[in-house]
Parts: sequence; C-alpha cells; structure tokens
Amino acid sequence: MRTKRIDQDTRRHFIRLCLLSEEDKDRRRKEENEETKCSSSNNYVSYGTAGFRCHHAALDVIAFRCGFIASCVAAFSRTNATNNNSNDAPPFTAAGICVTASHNEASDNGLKIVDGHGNVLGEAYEHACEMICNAKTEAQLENALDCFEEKLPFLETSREDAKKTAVVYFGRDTRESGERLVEKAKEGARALGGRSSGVAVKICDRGVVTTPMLHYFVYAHGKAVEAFYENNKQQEEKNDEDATERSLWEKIDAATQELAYFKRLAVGYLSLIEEDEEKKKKGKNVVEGLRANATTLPPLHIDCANGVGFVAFEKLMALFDVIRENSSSSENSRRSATPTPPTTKEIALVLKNGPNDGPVNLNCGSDFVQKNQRAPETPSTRLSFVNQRCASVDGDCDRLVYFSIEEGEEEGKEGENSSKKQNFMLCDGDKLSILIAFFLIEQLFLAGLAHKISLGIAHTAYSNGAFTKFCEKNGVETVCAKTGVKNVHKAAEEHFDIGVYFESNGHGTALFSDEAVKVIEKELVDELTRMSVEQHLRKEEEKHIQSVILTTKLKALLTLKATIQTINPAIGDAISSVLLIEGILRKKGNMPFQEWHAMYRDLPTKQTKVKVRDRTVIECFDSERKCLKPEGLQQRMDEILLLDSCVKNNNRRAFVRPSGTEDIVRVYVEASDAETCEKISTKVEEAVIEFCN
Ligand code: 16G
Ligand code: MG
Repeated sequence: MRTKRIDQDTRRHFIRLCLLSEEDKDRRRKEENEETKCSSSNNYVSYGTAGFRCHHAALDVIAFRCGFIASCVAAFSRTNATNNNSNDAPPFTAAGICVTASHNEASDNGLKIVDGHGNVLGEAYEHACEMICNAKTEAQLENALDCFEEKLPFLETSREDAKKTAVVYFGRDTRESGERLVEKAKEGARALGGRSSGVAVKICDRGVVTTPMLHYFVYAHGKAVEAFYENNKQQEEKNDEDATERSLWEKIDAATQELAYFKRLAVGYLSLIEEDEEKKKKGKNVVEGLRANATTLPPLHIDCANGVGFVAFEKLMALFDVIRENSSSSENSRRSATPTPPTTKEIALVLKNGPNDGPVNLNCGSDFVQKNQRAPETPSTRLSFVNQRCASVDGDCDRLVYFSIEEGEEEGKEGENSSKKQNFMLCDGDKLSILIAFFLIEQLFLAGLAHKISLGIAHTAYSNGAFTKFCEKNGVETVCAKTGVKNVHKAAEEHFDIGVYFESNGHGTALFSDEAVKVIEKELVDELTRMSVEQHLRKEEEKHIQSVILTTKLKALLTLKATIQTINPAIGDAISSVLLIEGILRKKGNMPFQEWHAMYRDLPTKQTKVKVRDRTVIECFDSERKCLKPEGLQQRMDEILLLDSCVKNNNRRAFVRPSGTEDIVRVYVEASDAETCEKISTKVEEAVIEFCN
C-alpha cells in the first residue's frame, strides 16, 4: 500500500494555524509599527543561498512554517536501511532546523533546513519552501502545499498501521532571538503530529550548537538507523517490537549527542598526528625531520566571531583534557587501542572573541578578516593577534580562514613616535584546499592508491587566478562551480572520488565518496594481512628492506583513515577543519605559516557591491564567470579588461553576479597590480549601473 503524504486534516490544521499567525502578524505590525530589514520589499522573504535570512523580527512566521516543512521532510525521508526492504519502514527518520544567520549582524537571524542525510535541503524544494513561507491567504497556502507535496517521496509500506516517528533536530547559534525562533519552529514541527497523519513528531533540541554540529546529528541519526537495520537483518528471529524500538532509540540517542561528535573529531585528530611523534624521533624526511626537531607549532589564536564557535571549541578542549587525564591515570594506556593523548604541544588553541565579548560578528569573524584583510578589531583582542599564528571562524562556525600579522618597526624610526609596519597574510579557502589536497595526494601516492582514487578541487569564480594556475602547474584537477556551498559540494561529489572544496570565504571540506572509503579500508585490511603473512615467510636478510616499504604504505593508509575520521562527513565544519589543518601542518614537520602562505602569491583583487533597481536582471553562465543578460554588459566588461592595453592580459579577470543573500550586485575584479584592479573595478561598477537601471 502507498501511504498518503500530508493528510487532509493535518493540512487544514496547518493552514488554520498559518492564517492565525498572519492575522497576528498584521495586528502586531500595526501596533508596533515595527521596522524590519528583510531582503526584499513587502515583507517577502526569499529563499537565499542558504535558507531564509533577515531581521529576526520578521522570522516568527517563517520559523513556524519551516518547522512544519522539516517535520514533513523527516516523516517522508527514506533511509538507506529501507532501500531493499520496503516492508519494514524504519520508525525514526530525521531532519533538522538550524536557527542562525551565520556571519550576518546580531539583529539578523535565519533558518536552515537539513535533510535526512544531514545535507542542506535540496534545491528542488527551495521554490515550494519559499511559497509556503510567504503565502498569506488560504488559497496561496493550499497551492504552496500542493507544490511542496509533489517533491515529497511516497513512502511504500505494506503495513496498514505503519506508525512513523519524524525526528526533528533543532539547534541555534548564540543570537538572542534564537531561543524564541526555535520555539516557533518546534510549534510548526508539531503541527504534523497526530492521529490523522499517523506520524508522531519527536523534538530533539540540541540547544546552542554550531551549524555543522546540527548537520552532523541528523547525519549520525541516519547512520545509526542504517547500522541497526543492517544488524537486525542478520538476526532473523524477530524480537519483541517494543524492545527493538527502545534499543534502536538508545543507539540513535548516543550517536547524536555532542559528545559523540567531539569524540569522533578528537580521536581522528589524535590518530592523525600519532605518527608525527614517531617521525620526529626518526627524522624520516630530512627537511621535515630537521624542521620538526628545531621547532614546535606555535599556539593557534582563534577569533571565534563572538559566537557559538567559542562555546564549541571550549567543549573540544575540555574533551582533550579528559583524554589526557584518563591516560595519565592509566598505566596501560600506551598499549591500548586509543591513540596517544595530546599534550599542550600537540594541540594548543587560544580562544578569543566569545559570546560575552560583544555582538556576534561585530568587527570580528572570518568574514570581517577576509573581506577587510585585517585582524579582528574587538576592543579586548585587537593587538593580541599581532605576531601570532591565527585563525578566524564565522558566527555559526562553518567558515574558517587562517591569517598572520607580522609587525615590525618602520624603517628609520625609533622610540615613542615610531609607527609600526604591519604585514597581513591570509590563507583563505583556496589555500586550505591546496594544503589539504596536496597532503591527500601524497598519502594516496604512498598508499599505492593514486591510480584507483581520483582527487580534485572544486572552487568558485571567487578563487584567485594564481590559485587555479598553481593547481594547473602541479597537475591538480579543478572544477569551477556556482557560488554557494550546495553547488560546490555537488561539484566536488560529482567529479572526484575525493573532492576537496572550499569557497574563498573559508566554507568547505574534503568529501570522500563511499567507494573511496571502502577502497581505503579494504587496502588497509589487505595490507595488514599481507604483512603478517610475509613476516612468517620472508628470510632474515630481507626483513629490513621489506618492512620499510610496507610501513610507509601502512602509515599512509592509517593516515587516510584518520583524516576521514577528523572530517565532519555531513558538511564543511570550521572545528573539524582546524583539527585537520593543524594535523597536516604537524605532519609536515610543523610547517610555518609563512611557508604555507608562500606556496603561491595571490593576485590583487577587489570586491565591491553595487545597488541597482532589480538585481535579478543579471543572468550568469559559465559558473558565474560570464553574464548573459543584460545584453551588452559582458561585451562592455571585456572591453574594460583591455584598459590601457591592446592585448588580452591573462591576469585580468572581472565578473558580476546578483547576490543571493543581499539586495545588491557583487563585482569581482582581479589584475596584476592593485592600481589596475581599482581602475577596472570602478569602470565595471559604472557599467553595471548603466546596464541594470
Ligand atoms: C551563503 C552561503 C555561502 C556563499 C554566500 C554567498 C551557505 C551555507 N552559505 O553564506 O556558501 O558563499 O552565501 O553570498 O551556503 P552572496 O550570494 O551574497 O554572494
Ligand atoms: Mg556560516
């Protein structure tokens, strides 16, 4: 039998609640004459690059409706566990709601919907979500729900009385309005539950968490259900149903707690750097060995954007402390399967700009640092970043950039009046990609898997031209995608077995396909087997040579495995990326920041915003590197790029695109020198105004 999607009674109930809230909204607007700053006029809130985002005061209604949408997504999700066995629909499928406005100012907030796999809700739903959230009349709501239902899959089940629990995970960043909006979203989620729908809605509120943590919980939920069903299939005899459900729920609960998330990452990181200690002693690679012997990696000062990242990093550090304490109190720890615990030397993070230090993202955070090319300017920490190794995350902790500011005396001046000369160096998403990709390529090669597993980098048009040239020169394949995590993620997934992707703004991760993970795991098992067999067979005199070769391969395989564990498999995650980058830098013999930064030199760029009457008149193609409409604009830009030169200059690049998060057009220009950049940028801005108004 095919169970219905949203039943009539639930539909009516939801529409009634929506209409009540519309009345309420109108009344309140009149009473308070409140002024909201939505991205568009008429209080129409569009589904932006990553969900709904605007002034928090306009979001109550949207939060309620997104809650309902998430419940439906959870109720009608499939897990892989049921693919071959439609008779046994799993009782718990999940979705998530994250209340955050990322790097926006503190008065904004937003809603992100997470699908059953822990991914951002698919593009196919976006239009319907926008219709539901902006519908004002009964007819509009009916129409919007019809459109949404078409996207929902039918659940196949043979059990008439199939009961279903839709689990919805909630999380929020540190914004004041977050708690209120989570409550609204929960009300919306509950609107699906009831006898008529046959769905019980279970709310799992994980409180103040980073966006990637919330994604991880939904991902881990799905995996726990999948593993449980896989196990149960093998035990043929059917247990008591209630007991089975209880036991499944216990498993889900354990897998979707903060502790499980932090443990995964921490253990991954410790396994990743474990070999490093041994390598230091042996000095395997001459350069890395010498460097490692001479230096330690200085502490990393992290600007947490006055946001949730601070809270989460603190919890991670507390877990490292526990591991350290446990291991020092246990004499046998060295022989146990858990990796060697960290000492301060192995992981040293100095956390700055927490929620008590000021409004989220105000003069700090990765967006501020990357766009302004300077250190965070919060009063308490302004100077403390100078001459340190630093990193910066955004308000919901899914972006990461590294930076360093060298300060020295201005030449020829001394004493009190001397002004300091500062040299700001940024390692943005491009350089994170390069470091991770080159490291993984080396490991694949050492593991003998380079021919079996493809690796490449996905990026956006915002990547620096010097980055793409550097990749090309070094034979690393790249693919350009449209702006937005969902697009770059998809490109990385589609093109490579291991797809490393970062937007220049620091949003990204390395994606390992299921197949790549399987190949690595199988090779590891094979290698261990081969080693133990050979140990018995080979002659004494060959032993030394053989063991060196095998150890290199085995270590690379173990490193790849540890890398997979250090990465949040659901989505780009600044905490996971910090651990991965720190791990890689250590494995590279404590590679200094300057050396990483100097791998290639960025071309000067300029990014500006232009306000036009209707930004949607701009239509782009070629991953937003060219524009199709308005007619003539691209040709004009091509002419501008020839400025003061009659031949095409390969270092010059310019593109324009309508922003997905603000009501403006973004202009990007790149050239060999800052002055030309400036000139071209001014001319392109003028052209945009001319063609778009
Ligand atoms: C959002 C996107 C980010 C993108 C940015 C572009 C997510 C989670 N975030 O922050 O990936 O770079 O928007 O903004 O998808 P823009 O369209 O205003 O340039
Ligand atoms: Mg963010």
